[in-house]
Amino acid sequence: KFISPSIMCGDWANFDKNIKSFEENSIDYIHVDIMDGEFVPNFAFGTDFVSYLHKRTNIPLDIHLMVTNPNIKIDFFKFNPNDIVTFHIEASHNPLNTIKKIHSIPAKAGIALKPKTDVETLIPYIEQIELVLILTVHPGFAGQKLIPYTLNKIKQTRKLADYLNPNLLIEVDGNVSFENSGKMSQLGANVFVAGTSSLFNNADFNTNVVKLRNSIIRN
Ligand code: S6P
Ligand code: MG
Repeated sequence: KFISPSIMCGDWANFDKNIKSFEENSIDYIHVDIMDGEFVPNFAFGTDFVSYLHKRTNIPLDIHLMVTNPNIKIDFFKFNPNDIVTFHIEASHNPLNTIKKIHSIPAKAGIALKPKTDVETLIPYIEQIELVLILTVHPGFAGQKLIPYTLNKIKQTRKLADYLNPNLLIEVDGNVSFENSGKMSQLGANVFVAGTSSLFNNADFNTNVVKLRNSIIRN
């Protein structure tokens, strides 16, 4: 089970401080939200920020592309082989091409699903990818409340993966609180995006990591 803190929820005045605490706590991935003001009604991070993170740390990046035309926009970035590059299935005109493109970088490929997108849409692609990202809130903003019907999608994805791609990572993003993460873990999630409702809740970061790990592992 892996933790992927959402850097958007970190300290914008001192990202180096965040990175240092990720390294001290052996954090698995850094979740980087990329928003283009088109696919979602907000902007976040860009190409230079991704390169900045690569310069500062060897922790693999877990890139969440909330952009239209990912096939084209992927070319703007530099990714490392251990990064996971996840695009929204709703945004790609040809998901198989987008997957191939990510693999040719090379990087690991993921597909993200908005809350209302059915898990069945994954079936043609699930054997070709390394990760599925289930949005448990509407993409665009931190600090929202969990949408309860998305929990069932974790279970559905786990069932499909057991059958078609047992090594698939199943990631959850949105209000992954200490409490919700336990349920999500039980349902089959194994990568947890940690934002304002857990690691970045203003309490001590190191203590929060222990709390989140306990909740994920016990379940
Ligand atoms: C939302 C984005 C997420 C947020 C994360 C914040 O569009 O994709 O990655 O950064 O959900 O976490 P929280 O705990 O504030 O919901
Ligand atoms: Mg995200």
